[in-house]
Amino acid sequence: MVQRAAQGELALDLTPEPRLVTVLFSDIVGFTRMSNILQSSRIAELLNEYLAEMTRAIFANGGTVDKFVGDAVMAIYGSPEELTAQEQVRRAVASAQAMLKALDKLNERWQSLGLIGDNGVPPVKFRCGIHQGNAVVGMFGGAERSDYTAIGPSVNIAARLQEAAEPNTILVSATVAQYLDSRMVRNYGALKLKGIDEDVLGFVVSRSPIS
Ligand code: ECS
Ligand code: CA
Repeated sequence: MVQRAAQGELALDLTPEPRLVTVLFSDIVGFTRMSNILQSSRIAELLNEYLAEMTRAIFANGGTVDKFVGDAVMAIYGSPEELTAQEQVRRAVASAQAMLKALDKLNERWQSLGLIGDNGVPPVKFRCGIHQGNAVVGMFGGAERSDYTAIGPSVNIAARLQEAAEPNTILVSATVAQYLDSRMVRNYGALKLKGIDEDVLGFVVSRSPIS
């Protein structure tokens, strides 16, 4: 995107505006406990490696890394570059699947380095929530400091879906599931999510792409 912007092929208006976006929210299960067991230098190394790999998986699928919230990663699809609703979902789900695969690789590496395993630290597991809805996206802040982000209940729903997911699974809303092949989704029922008035229907997405 930077290259295309530099060549004048791409102009992005980052003024906050309402948009249909897909939000992916992932978080490590039990990270706080893990950070209490490991040395602080080790936890920093592990977290940075983790965040770098998650970022790679998101960028490879054309997502925007909105922010890191400690060990959580928030990515958005459909902004700043517009994408169809279907394409947003395709990319978000492909990202989540790539993230799970990358985490398997990382766990193998950490095991061989002795960071996890016999020392009582279990393999790192993550949970992921994906939701599609309207949000206000753009630059927020002032001259001294500003961030590009998405604001609105849709963001909260993605984060709360993540909390409701079983470890190492991808949980999506019905809005997202409608764009997916029925062979790769399983109904997870109605969920009461913190801060969301109405129940949200959850769907578990299979962890590897179907061929
Ligand atoms: C983190 C979160 C992370 C920061 C967000 C917030 C809504 C606006 C803000 C994305 C987390 C969770 C749940 C939540 C819910 C609200 C999220 C917040 O930018 O398990 O680890
Ligand atoms: Ca966390």
